[in-house]
Amino acid sequence: MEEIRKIIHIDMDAFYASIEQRDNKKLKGKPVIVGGDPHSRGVVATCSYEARKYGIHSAMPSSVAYKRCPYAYFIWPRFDVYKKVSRQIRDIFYRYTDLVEPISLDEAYLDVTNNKKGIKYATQVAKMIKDDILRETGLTSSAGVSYNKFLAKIASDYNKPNGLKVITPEDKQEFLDTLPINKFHGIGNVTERKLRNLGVNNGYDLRQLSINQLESIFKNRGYVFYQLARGVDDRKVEPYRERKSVGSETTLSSNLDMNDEEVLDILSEICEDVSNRLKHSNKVGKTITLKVKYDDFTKITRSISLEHPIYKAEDIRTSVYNLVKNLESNKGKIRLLGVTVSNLLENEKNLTHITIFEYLDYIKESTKQ
Ligand code: DCP
Ligand code: MG
Repeated sequence: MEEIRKIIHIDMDAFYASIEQRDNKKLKGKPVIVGGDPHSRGVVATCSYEARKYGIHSAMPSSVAYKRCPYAYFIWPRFDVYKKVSRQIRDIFYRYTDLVEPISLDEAYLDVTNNKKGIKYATQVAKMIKDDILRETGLTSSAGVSYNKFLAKIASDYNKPNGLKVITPEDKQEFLDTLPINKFHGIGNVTERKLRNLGVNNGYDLRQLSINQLESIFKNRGYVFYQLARGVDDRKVEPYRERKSVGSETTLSSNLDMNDEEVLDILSEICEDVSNRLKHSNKVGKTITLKVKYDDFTKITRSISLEHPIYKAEDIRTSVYNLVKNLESNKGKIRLLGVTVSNLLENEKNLTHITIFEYLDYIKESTKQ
């Protein structure tokens, strides 16, 4: 039999808002809303638990939040501080295990089955991590402990804030049977409505549907729901590995000479692609590498290192064209071209003067893996 895994899901409480309350005494115990301006088109990023009593929540227009609680403190986000805290909590996780899968700045899965401290009980590990976080950052978090990701995540949400909930294989079924249908992983508004129309309101109801019924309604997802209702989720904790380079390459449809004009056009497109990938992962890089494969299968690479990091297509192209100029042109026909940008750094934008739209883009980028 396969070993039962020990998975922890950690999620910080009212993350941005708690940091603002921590750093400004006047905000303690008060409704605090972090996000855009209530008098323009701002959006709530998050709010303190005091503000949640007024029905305020993430992604709500700040103007609506203002109507619900005009006395709330509206605070513009300080991403640099949130990122710093995020790194601090990640470093705490790594003391216990390298199997850490960050989901966003304030949330991660940990596989502590074979943890670095040799602690037998995952609940004890979760307690220690919560204590470390509180001691070192002054912030509370909630932890869910179980034998898979789905149940660990549900558990961390169970008694927020400052919660710790364990779901064992013995008590999973009772827990799942009473769980409202919208709390199941992957069940959004549309699916919830469909299920409720079928009279399926909780995990028990879901478990009464056969695999055939589920698959005829939800296709492939039907099988997933069937499994989740029974507490089965085999997804692994996938540790995040820092990207070392971003690149793109193209095998040519017909072999070309280095002097052919088409070569520059193809390289230009590749640079565009690399630039988009860099933007996507919010990175900039200092080293640009050109790769050329010839029809005799020999390969050469040429690199250039810049003083300042770049990410724009036109800047990458300038470097690549310079590398092309210095290539010996008589090496034969080309069959593949590639461009890589390495020596990567975070693209630290100036976040103090951004619009709410840029801010929302930034959030999307910075929480993406
Ligand atoms: N966030 C955001 N926009 C959203 C959702 C979240 O900017 N639509 C940001 C602000 C949150 C952070 O991400 O502080 C973490 O998101 P969570 O969903 O974990 O929310 P909180 O940590 O704020 O509250 P909770 O205690 O419910 O986890
Ligand atoms: Mg959170």
